[in-house]
Formats: sequence, C-alpha cells, structure tokens
Amino acid sequence: MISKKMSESLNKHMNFELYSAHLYLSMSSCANELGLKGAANWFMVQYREEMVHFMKFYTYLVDQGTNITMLASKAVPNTYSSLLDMMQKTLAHEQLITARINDLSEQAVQEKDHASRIFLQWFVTEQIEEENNDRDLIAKLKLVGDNGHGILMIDSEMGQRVFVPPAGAQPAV
Ligand code: OFO
Repeated sequence: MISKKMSESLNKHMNFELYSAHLYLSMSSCANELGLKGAANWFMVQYREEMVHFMKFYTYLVDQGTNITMLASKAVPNTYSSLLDMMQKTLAHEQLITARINDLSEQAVQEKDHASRIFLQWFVTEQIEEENNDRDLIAKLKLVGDNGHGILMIDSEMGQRVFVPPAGAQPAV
C-alpha cells in the first residue's frame, strides 16, 4: 500500500519516462537524417530502454493497486545542429531525470515507504550508467571536433550498441 501522494508522484514520473522515450525516438530520426546510422541505432536502443523504464513504473503502480493516469505528452524537439548537440542535450535531460529520481527516493524515505524506496533503487543505479555513457560520448565528440572521419568512427561505434532488456523487464515495444 502506498500513499496517494507517492502514487501521484510516481505516476507523474512514469509519464516523464515516456517523454524520454519519445525524445530519443525523435533523436534517432534526426541522426538518421544527418546520415549517422550508428547514432540512429544508439538512440533507438535508448528509446527501447526508456520504454522498459516506463513499463517498470507502470507495473509497479498497477501492482500497488493504483489506477494509473496517462498524461498528455508534450511535443519533443526534433532539430539539432550536430551529434554533439544531441549528446549534450541527452546528458542534460538525464541529469534532470536523475534529480527527479532523487526527489522520489527522498519522498519515499520521508514517508517510510520502503517498497517504493527499494523499487527506486534500480533507477538510482541506472542513472549513473546513463550519465556516464553520455559523458563518454561527449568527450570523444569534443576530441574529434569537426573531423568527419572521427565523427564517422564514433558513429560506427554507436552502431554496435545492442538493446539488452533488464532481467524481468516487461515487453514494452
Ligand atoms: Fe529512464 O533514464 Fe533516461 O530518461
């Protein structure tokens, strides 16, 4: 049993995870338009991960007896100047998600809601990896600058990313 306040906060964040999925799906198409097929793959994998995150919140809320609310999703940006621009905006977005997960965890602690605190722990760890991946790519992109060959090498590396569903994940796509 979770409080109404906690379920509302988690429900709101669940919708934010869906926004993240839409954001990365849009970035995938933008990368494709720039001729960066590897980056398009990387963002498509990111989209699928976000759908898993969304479904994790959905399933947790349903298991807690919550009647979930799907909020209207706002339009996502679809114009970027470069792959570096995309990655910098990705990192900024993930830092926002990290702050939101931290706020939710703090709320769970304040409410002595141990089920939600434990549920959120997975996301606390996940955000470290998300931000780290983004920082790595930003560093490499800054190193190569405008060098087309360097960008294509990074694009090729991004093309190697494979979607690996976390253990016990609900199919989301
Ligand atoms: Fe769901 O971690 Fe990114 O947004």
